[in-house]
Amino acid sequence: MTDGDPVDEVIEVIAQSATEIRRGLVGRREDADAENPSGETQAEADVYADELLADRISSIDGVCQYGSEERQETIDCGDEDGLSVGVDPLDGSSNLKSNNTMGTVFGIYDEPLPAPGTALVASGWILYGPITTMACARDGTVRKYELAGDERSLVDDGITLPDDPLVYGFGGRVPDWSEAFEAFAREVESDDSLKLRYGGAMIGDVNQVLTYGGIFAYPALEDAPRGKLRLQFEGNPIAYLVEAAGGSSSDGSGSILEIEPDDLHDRVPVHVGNDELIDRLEDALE
Ligand code: AFP
Repeated sequence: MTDGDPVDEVIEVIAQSATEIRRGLVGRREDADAENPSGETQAEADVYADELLADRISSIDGVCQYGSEERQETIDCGDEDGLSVGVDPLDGSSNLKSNNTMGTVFGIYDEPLPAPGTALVASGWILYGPITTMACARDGTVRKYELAGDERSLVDDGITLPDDPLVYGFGGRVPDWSEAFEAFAREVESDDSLKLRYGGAMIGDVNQVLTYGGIFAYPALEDAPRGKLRLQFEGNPIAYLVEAAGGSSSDGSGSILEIEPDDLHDRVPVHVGNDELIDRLEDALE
């Protein structure tokens, strides 16, 4: 139940939609005949999840704007001083054919999009794993829920990153990494307290870091200096949640949340995880 608070309403609508999104994946595993604004081929499920969330979120009282990785422009849907919701409707949709982890990522901003992460009032993700779960950050607290049908059960009301990091996962192709990032990656790989966990869907990989401690990165690449992930729909929401859980985020030089965006679909190098690993990364990229 929500008490009429629009932030709670958005979170509840996304949680309620998760079951339908998951059910709707069946039969929508092929590519749609379209590309998203970042030039990536859309899966039928990308379009389905986006249309379902756009319809429901844009009709919430107190929401004035819906933006998505899958659509060029935002939907203006209410009075000017409402909330702006940025969504990656189906993160990791290329994992659909291989039946691997995917997620839905959201950021709830109190400024019009594109907005800096400092304008976030809540963020989170749905993880379509063996169990459908939701992680949600608000007012400095990260909570985890299990979702089944219309039920949302609180399973952890204060998640913090474990002090001793255990996993790492780095995206992009090694030949495309900068020399500085590759040197950092080799240092991490040689640390026998850490082990590789990379599944190709940021949400699954970041959720491993939230659960076990460690670092996830999709770094700047030689031919893509701003990396692959989108600031509004992936970088900011992930950074907000990991920082609320006591970790750190960085675009390579400072917190992702401080970046002033130019465009709705700006990309950002994403590095999130335990403080000391992010500190070591920033030292390496100096
Ligand atoms: P898709 O949604 O196209 O599968 O991309 C997923 C993603 O944006 C992010 O979730 C992953 O971390 C990253 O791309 C994987 O990219 P690579 O395929 O280049 O490893």
